[in-house]
Amino acid sequence: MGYDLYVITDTTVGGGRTHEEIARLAIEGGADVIQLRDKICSARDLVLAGRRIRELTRRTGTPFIVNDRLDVALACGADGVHLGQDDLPVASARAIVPSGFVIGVSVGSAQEAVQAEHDGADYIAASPVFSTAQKTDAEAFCGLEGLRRIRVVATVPLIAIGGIGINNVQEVMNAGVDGIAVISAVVAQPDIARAARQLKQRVLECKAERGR
Ligand code: TZP
Ligand code: MG
Repeated sequence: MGYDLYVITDTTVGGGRTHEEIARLAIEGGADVIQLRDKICSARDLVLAGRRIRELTRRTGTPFIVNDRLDVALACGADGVHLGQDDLPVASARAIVPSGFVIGVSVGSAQEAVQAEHDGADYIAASPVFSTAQKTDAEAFCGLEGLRRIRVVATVPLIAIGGIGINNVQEVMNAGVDGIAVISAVVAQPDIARAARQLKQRVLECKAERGR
């Protein structure tokens, strides 16, 4: 599973586009992973949106992750779930998911990264790297320094999330991450496919420059 460009379908900044539409355009632009994230809609609507994205991502072969809700992820046949520090504990999730099911975990420090891996995380997301309007419950951001500290201890794929876009992707990639996860830099843009394509290209260029 590649993590170069991980796009999160948040409809609050999507200019009226649905989760499915955002996912379709992001994949067209080269997104490697799609995450369904909706902090407002009901579990029922989340499952409906998830099933549509599942159909779409099955056709394109794109890994599909659901944010927060393991029940919804399982109900719509997603490939995995993404858990934060206040969500279901990773070890509890690992105990009840089928084999091969992907569990991603947000971490804000090296200590949380070590714990998440120990508990069974398949990938970790350093979160948030920069301050961002899309994550208002975060107490602090880890910055590039914190990201580098997490890089030192991480052995599973590490992605960076929070306030990342075309203007700062290089410094983030230079911290050694495997990829970036974004909302605004792709979803809030008028041309989602184009924004994803440009960002993905920069990620790949940065990887080539640093020698992967
Ligand atoms: N988790 C940590 S930061 C964040 C999430 C979901 C929001 C990322 O949004 P943006 O617009 O890419 O900063
Ligand atoms: Mg969460």
